Amino acid sequence: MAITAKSFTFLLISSLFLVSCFCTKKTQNTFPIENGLSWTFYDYRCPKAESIIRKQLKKVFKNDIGQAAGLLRLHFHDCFVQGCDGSVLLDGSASGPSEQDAIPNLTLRAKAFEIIDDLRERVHKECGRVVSCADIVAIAARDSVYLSGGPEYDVPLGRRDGLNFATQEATLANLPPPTDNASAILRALAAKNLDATDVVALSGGHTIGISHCASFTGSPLSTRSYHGGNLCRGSQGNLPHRELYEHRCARY
Ligand code: HEM
Ligand SMILES: *[C@@H]1O[C@H](CO)[C@@H](O)[C@H](O)[C@H]1NC(C)=O
Ligand SMILES: CC(=O)N[C@H]1CO[C@H](CO)[C@@H](O)[C@@H]1O
Repeated sequence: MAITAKSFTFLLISSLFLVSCFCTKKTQNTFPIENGLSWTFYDYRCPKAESIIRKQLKKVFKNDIGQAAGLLRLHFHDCFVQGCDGSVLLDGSASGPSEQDAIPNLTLRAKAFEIIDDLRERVHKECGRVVSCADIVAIAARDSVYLSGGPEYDVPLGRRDGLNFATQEATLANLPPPTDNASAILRALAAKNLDATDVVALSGGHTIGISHCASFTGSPLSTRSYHGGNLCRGSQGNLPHRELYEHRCARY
C-alpha cells in the first residue's frame, strides 16, 4: 500500500515531460515520493533487481511485444484496487489468476501473471525474497512502457505486498467500467485524488494493447453496442459469455 495511484500517475506524467525536455535521469529523482518508498531501496539488498527484470523482459518482448500491454494493465489493476500491494497476483483476487468469472480476470492476460511469476523467481534466486511482488509489477510496467517505445521513468521502490486479496466487490468498485462516459471517469479518478490532467496522462496507457469486443459492444449477453460496434461485427449474437471474450477485434 506504500504507493498510491497518484504517485504512479505523477511518474507517468513526469516522464512525459522528461522526454520532451531531454532532462537527465538525475533530475527525476528529486520528485517527492510517498513515505516509505526510496530511490535506493534495493541498492544493497538486491542491486541487480531492476537489471534482471529489464533483461528478461527484453527477451519476452522480442518474442511478443503484446505482452507489454498486459503487464502495464496489471500494474493499473493492482494500484487501483487496495493500492499497489501486489494483491492482484493473489489467488482469490477478483483481478487475479483464480477468479474465473470476474470480468477483470477475464480481460487481464493470463500470460502477464506468468511473466511476473517468472520474474519473481529470477529476482528471488539472485537475492532471496527481499524484493516485493508489488515492486516487481511496478518495474515491469515501467519497462513495458519504455521497451515498447514510450518514455522511461524511474520507479521509487519499497512497496510492501498485501496479504489480502481484493474481493470482486472491491475490484468492481475501484475499476471504472468501459461503459463510463468522460464525466464518470473523471469522478471515479477524482475519488483517488487524480485530476483531469492525470486522467489524460493515464489514458495514454491505451496507446498499446488490445480490447476484446465484449468490452465495448455491451454486456456479454447483449448485442447492444456502446461505441458503434462495427469493429466487432460477426462476433456478437449468440456466443456464450466466455467465447465472446475470446474474440479479439483484430480478427474482424
Ligand atoms: C481510467 C479508466 C480506464 C478504463 C475505463 C479502462 C478500460 C479498459 C478496457 C475496457 C480495456 C480492454 C480490456 C479488454 O477487453 O481486454 C483496457 C485495456 C487496457 N488498459 Fe485500460 N482502462 C482504464 C485505465 C487504464 C490505465 C490507467 C492504464 C495504464 C496506465 C490502462 C492500461 C490498459 C492497457 C495497457 C490495456 C491493454 C491490455 C492488453 O492488451 O492486454 N488502462 N482498458
Ligand atoms: C454520464 O453518465 C452519467 C451516469 O454515470 C449520466 O448521469 C450523465 O448524464 C452522463 N453524462 C453525459 C454527458 O452523457
Ligand atoms: C486471463 C486470466 O488470468 N484468466 C484466469 C482467470 O481465472 C482462471 C481460473 O481460476 C484462470 O485459469 C485464468 O487463467
